[in-house]
Amino acid sequence: MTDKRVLLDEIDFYLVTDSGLSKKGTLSDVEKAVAAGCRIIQYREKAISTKDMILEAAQIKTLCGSESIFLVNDRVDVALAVDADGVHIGQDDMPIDTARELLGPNKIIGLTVHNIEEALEAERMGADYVGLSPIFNTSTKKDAGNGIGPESIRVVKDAIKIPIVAIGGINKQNSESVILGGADSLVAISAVVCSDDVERETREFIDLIQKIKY
Ligand code: 3NM
Repeated sequence: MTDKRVLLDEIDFYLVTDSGLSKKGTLSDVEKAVAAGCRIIQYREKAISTKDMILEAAQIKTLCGSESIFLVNDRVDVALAVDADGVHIGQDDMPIDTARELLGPNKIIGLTVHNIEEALEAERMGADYVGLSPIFNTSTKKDAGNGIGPESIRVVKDAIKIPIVAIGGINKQNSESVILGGADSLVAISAVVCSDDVERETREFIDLIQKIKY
């Protein structure tokens, strides 16, 4: 597989799947988002067996093709099983150095961080990007805690070189504050997968982010 880490510098809108919130299902959401130009997909699935997860992950990998980065949330074993492009892990998941040992040097590892200390440590440990969270309050992740606000992004941006993906409570109305705040990319789960038209929503997010950035 090609090393897709080079694509990380170009990402705008980042889709994280959520089968519990999705109107049309994870595979449909991924297909529509990729068709709309989304270049990074994270498969986040907590509710099914490992066997079914591997089957679904293999299908998502095919949908992502060579154009879009395909990451698996938490599950390094599932990422390895389907030869995904990498993983996204949280502070309480497998340590980065262990994940790196298992995945090898060419895979992408993203880490969720909540503050500058965690971001610096993530970079030091070899993360390829950080997911800074939660920017706003969100009901999608019950234990996410209170939003840190888009004004908190800049201090992290100025401290690290790896890209920052912002997550938590983001929608089209508040995206500008997130990108101008210093995020390289953003995730919006409910604002996209709860929609009847994931392709249109994704395209609108991408257009909006590009307009703000460039
Ligand atoms: N992680 P929405 S918040 C998956 O704070 C996830 O780590 C978070 O969904 C964290 O865009 C979150 O619907 C959910 O708010 C984000």
